[in-house]
Amino acid sequence: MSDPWQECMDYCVEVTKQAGKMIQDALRKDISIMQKSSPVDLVTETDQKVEELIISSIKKKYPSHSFIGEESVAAGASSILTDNPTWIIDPIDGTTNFVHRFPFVSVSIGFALNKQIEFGIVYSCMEDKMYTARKGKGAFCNGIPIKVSEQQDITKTLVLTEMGFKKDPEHFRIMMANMQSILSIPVHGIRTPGSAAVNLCLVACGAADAYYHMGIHCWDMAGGSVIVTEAGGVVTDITGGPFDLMSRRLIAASRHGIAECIAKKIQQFHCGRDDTDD
Ligand code: LIP
Repeated sequence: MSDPWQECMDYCVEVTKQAGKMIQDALRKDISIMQKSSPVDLVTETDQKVEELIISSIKKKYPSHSFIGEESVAAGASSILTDNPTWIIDPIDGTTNFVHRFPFVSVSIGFALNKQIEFGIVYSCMEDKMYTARKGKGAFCNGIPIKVSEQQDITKTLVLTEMGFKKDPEHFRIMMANMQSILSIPVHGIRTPGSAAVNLCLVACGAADAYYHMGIHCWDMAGGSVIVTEAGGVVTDITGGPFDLMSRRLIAASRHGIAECIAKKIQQFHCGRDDTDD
């Protein structure tokens, strides 16, 4: 019997390869940079062209499906997640990295059915790594199965986070205090690679043990979250409670114990939701 969602996933991999090729070509040319919400919230013509390519290719084949894309939302489209099959797209996750040619730049696509992610694809373009996962079917990098790390001792972990562009003094103070509090556990180190989707894949393949972030968006998390869980890891809210894709915050970890330790060390700040104006 044919499996319609597997067909969607296979098609998504093909479209993601085309998107990745567009980004790789753009990296060899001059990049013209524009600002979004602030001087450190960047967008390029390539972000917009890649999103157009992805959405138009998928719409042609699946006209009744819904889309939430970073650049479409920036241009005023809705980011309400419904029960309809929905493609959640970040055309370039790590735009600042792209602008600087810092090597973690990805295309991230998550496909949701009844508001649950069914599959995720993250293509790390400069590393040429295609991460894929479908619910219940495992996680892969370039077709090879991946697994989270087996580390159980928080003091031997490598933790990822990002500093984002919320630079108001209170958020900045909490972000720095959180890093200090995690480093003082102690852990082996903290890294901020600059692409949320790549960070999730680094946890999924065991190169890092955990990742926490407040202030990202559903398109940064959708593709990578299922890659982590299918690789044997956990994705939770920043409090350690259930993960909510629209909540703009998460902890991803190789195991519950590690996620719980991090949740206990983190102070929260208000980052709103993707599905309200709050
Ligand atoms: C980026 C994230 C990154 C975070 C940036 C931004 P974009 O997404 O992946 O981890 O630090 O603030 O949200 O905007 O490049 O798609």
